[in-house]
Amino acid sequence: MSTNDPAGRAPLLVTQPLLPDLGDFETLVKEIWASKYVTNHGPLSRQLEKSLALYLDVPTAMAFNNGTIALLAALKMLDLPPGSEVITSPVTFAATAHAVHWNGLRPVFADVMPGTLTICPDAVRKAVTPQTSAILAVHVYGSICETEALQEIADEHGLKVIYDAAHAFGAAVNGRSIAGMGDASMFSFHATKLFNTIEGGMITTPRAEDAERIYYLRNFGIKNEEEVVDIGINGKLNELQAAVGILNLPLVAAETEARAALRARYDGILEGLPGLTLQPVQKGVRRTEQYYPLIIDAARYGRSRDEIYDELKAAGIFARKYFHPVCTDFEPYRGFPIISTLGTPLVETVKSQVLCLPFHSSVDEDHLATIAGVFRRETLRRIAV
Ligand code: T4K
Repeated sequence: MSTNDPAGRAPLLVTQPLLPDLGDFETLVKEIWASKYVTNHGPLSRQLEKSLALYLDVPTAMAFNNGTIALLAALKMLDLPPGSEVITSPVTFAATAHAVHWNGLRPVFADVMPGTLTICPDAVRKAVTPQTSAILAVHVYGSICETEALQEIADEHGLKVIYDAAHAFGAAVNGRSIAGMGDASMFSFHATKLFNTIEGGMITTPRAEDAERIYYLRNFGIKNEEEVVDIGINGKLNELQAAVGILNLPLVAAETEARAALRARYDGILEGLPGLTLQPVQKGVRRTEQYYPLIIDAARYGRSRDEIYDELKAAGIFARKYFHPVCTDFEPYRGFPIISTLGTPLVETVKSQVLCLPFHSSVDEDHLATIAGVFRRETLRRIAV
């Protein structure tokens, strides 16, 4: 690993995987080896699913081999009319829009709200056409969508609601788990996520009876040795992934606590600096400590997001410009408009302003001092002059 900060320390990355004790993992791996049952709905993956359903307080929690395949299958489950429109956010990982396209549906991008950067219900309302079949909203950065407003629009127009909850593991609104909202939610258990199985994902739904259909969609549609009843895919989580999940789940609470403490430290460093907008606190929401996004308005702050990114990088701190470029900047979606209630969609401004700071339990006081130095230096000099 290259060392490029003055203290000769390893670079600080935006995230790092939560990993279980190697000895504990070895114990489970030995069990898997002894059983010779390594995939296809093995005992550990079924145990993990049960634990996750309890943890997320949802009747149906079906584990997948990654979040993207889970999202493909969730959209497939909804049986949306071929070629119909799915309204989604451009401020997300490319997988969100890709999953719509892979299902033979058309993504329609709607603008986001200030602060949370979740999809704006007013923009969604404006984007609805007779061809619209669903809303695919993203709980981005761990902030939660306006779930009630979105459901209202969906009910008015007979639309399905599906959540990309890749960033929202364990979140709740007024005590109600987000995993049971809408028609389905997709979670990612990628190594970069708060709870991870290295690669992995999940579909949750509020309906117990969905479990059977999701099972078929996850397993080629196979019902038994002689019957294939649905057009399924291979979405199975293997036993090694499940073992990581079983051991990681009890570690989530401590990691969340460490990140909440880190959030408070970051807030303390950044609050009050002109032109910086921190991730808002949402009333009644228990968010996920997934990312620490910051919006940097260069005109007011004096330096741009890109300048800060470069300065942090020079000091060995690797922040990320999630999600820049946004989906509509990517080749497959270039020319797709962003439906907005504003003259210029907020997305077009904000995409060059967002920066996610390193957010995990290995960020220490020295890192914080370096980060504080980068953020406060110019500003304090300007204030002093
Ligand atoms: N929807 C949303 C909203 C998503 O954010 C994602 C995934 C999905 C859907 C799809 O779910 P999955 O199919 O992935 O389950 C990363 C992740 O690969 C991706 O899962 C994630 N979103 C996205 C936001 O971030 P990159 O291209 O940024 O990954 P990479 O390799 O640059 O890693 C990010 C940082 O994490 C680096 O600084 C290094 C560190 N890292 C990464 C890995 C893989 C580690 O320390 N260890 C590791 O093993 O996409």
